[in-house]
Amino acid sequence: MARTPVTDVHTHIYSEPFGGLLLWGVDELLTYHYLVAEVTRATAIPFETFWAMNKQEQADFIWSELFIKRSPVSEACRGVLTALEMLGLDNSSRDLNAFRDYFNKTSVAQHIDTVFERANVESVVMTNDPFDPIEYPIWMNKFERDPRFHAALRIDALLNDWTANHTKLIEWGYNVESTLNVRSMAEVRRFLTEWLERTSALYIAASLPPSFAFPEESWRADLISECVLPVAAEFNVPFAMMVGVKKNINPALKLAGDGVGLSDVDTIMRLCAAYPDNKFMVTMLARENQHELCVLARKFPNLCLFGCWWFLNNPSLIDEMTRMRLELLGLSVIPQHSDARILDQLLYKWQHSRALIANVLTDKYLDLLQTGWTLTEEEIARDVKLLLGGNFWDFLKR
Ligand code: RAT
Ligand code: ZN
Repeated sequence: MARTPVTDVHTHIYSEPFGGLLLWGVDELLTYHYLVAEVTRATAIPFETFWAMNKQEQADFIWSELFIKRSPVSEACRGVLTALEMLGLDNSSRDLNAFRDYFNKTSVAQHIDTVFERANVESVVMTNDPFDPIEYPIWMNKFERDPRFHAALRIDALLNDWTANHTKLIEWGYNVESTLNVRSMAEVRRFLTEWLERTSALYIAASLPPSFAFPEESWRADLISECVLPVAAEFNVPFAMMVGVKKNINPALKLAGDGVGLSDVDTIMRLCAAYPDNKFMVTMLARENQHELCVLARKFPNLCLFGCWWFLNNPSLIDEMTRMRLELLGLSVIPQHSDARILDQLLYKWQHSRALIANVLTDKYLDLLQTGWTLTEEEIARDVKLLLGGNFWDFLKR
């Protein structure tokens, strides 16, 4: 498991030409939005007071409150320490400024190499959103691609708020109108086509609310059936749906303010059944959706489950989900993605997940050995390779 390189199918990290979009270093690790939520509830600091601090002050505050005044037992806190430890830093010093010195002495290019090597990550898939005002001009101006960073075309803005965002398409020269008429839909297809070509995206993705339904009378459903799925089929790329996020339930928390809700697995069933020529990658945010989703994946080879997403990316839940998936689906699943927002998180997210997946696999292999079945090291290496990347690449090739 440790020796096998990973393809990380969903992250929020970027290659060097994306400049400030690539976050790295200890202050970024400490101000990860998962930790922002934890520190505001631990201290009841007014949200405005927290946001009025600069990044380093926020990091100092989180370090002091969540690591020094209380033991850092949460998964997000522990992750910071695993990452620092994997970079050779001495956590027992508790010396935040010494950690800062380490990052100040390295360059971003060097640090990308160090992290990819120590995390044993071969490549990652970014989250590429044309509607992001920083990202848009980077793609329009062309840059040198780093083969370790693949693209994914993220279209939340299009699917979840057509009314607000169609004006961007107009600005970019697409002949759309506020209503989704025949001409608008043809232009959205042209937009998707051009961006798939521009980015060489491996899949089209969107995060969706618990209320996500299909079919339904909505612009989102029309956009999916008339634009996203035909273009995805033409390019033979999956449509990745990340379902179950309640956006902004506490807007004062900004990025940390999203919640989770139970979603409708039958929506995924209807899509898989109605569009056999499309491939779907799906992850759901609610623990309570996981069993039904696993059973659904048994029925539809065009459905590939991936990752333990966000609030599920915790040891007890990864263990539970990975066991259930292996028991119901065998090895035909992408058990994990990192969702790393900060480069250094590749270190801890994969270290923690690898150990958990290895435990589950070990138990499964022991069960097999009990029957008199034999296993070779080569067979185990083959299986691990499938889980850590092979299944993803095979699904793309289908
Ligand atoms: O896990 C996260 O960091 C979330 O904020 C989201 O980015 C989520 O993973 C997403 O891709 O929407
Ligand atoms: Zn994400």
